[in-house]
Amino acid sequence: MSQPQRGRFVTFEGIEGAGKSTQMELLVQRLVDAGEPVVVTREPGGTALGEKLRGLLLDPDIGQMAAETELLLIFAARAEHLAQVIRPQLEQGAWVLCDRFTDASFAYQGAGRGLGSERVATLEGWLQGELRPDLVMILDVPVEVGLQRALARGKRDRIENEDVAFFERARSAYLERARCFPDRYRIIDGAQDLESVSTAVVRIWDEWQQAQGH
Ligand code: T5A
Repeated sequence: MSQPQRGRFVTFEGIEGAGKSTQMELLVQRLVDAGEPVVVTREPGGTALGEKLRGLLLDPDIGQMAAETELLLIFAARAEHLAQVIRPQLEQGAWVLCDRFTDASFAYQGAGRGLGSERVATLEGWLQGELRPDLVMILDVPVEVGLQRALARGKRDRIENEDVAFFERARSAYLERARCFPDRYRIIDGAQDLESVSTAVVRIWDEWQQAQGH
């Protein structure tokens, strides 16, 4: 019996309130409508253990945590996610759509916390080997726009308590990564109204799929 073709791994990135979850749902619907096998997941999280670690990472009552602890907890959740969900589903031929992945560690821990990209890259290489997202959609918004949207929901989580400069560093790191890997990354202006952002996402998606021969 022949092995199924490896599935595709697509991630959505951006700072808080950029509109990732909203736009991901839209693409999930397109894939479901087309009858494609699709797995929707998120980081930190995506497994029972990962969701517990997410709870700790975002709990405002925990307050300060060493940046190294934060990075290692995120990669612990990611190791579980890779083992239980991402790799097996890709091997089965599914589309795996993930709300944040390792680019968020480069942006938030590498740049935001100042740990530097080398440490993140070391963990990435150890845990992921060659595995990288096939497509990274970066929803880019000015920090004040993203925070305003995110904070309109009420209570802040532990990371949303960071200052504007932290999110500026994270945003710059995302944009820099997109510049370094233009074949796999796409930047979308997330500050537009919802419909315009959706139109841009769908256009990028259709072009990317065509280029992939779908
Ligand atoms: N983290 C994660 C790390 O530090 N390192 C890592 O390696 C990883 C993986 C996750 C936290 O963990 C950190 C980063 C995060 O701080 P989270 O709750 O998942 O926590 O945080 P976010 O992913 O940022 O979730 P948000 O919900 O804040 O952002 P989204 O998903 O980008 O935004 P979305 O779609 O939920 O929209 C937010 C609000 O804005 C509105 C929506 O209706 C919603 O109310 N909205 C718009 N309004 C106007 N115009 C538009 N175009 C809009 N698009 C959305």
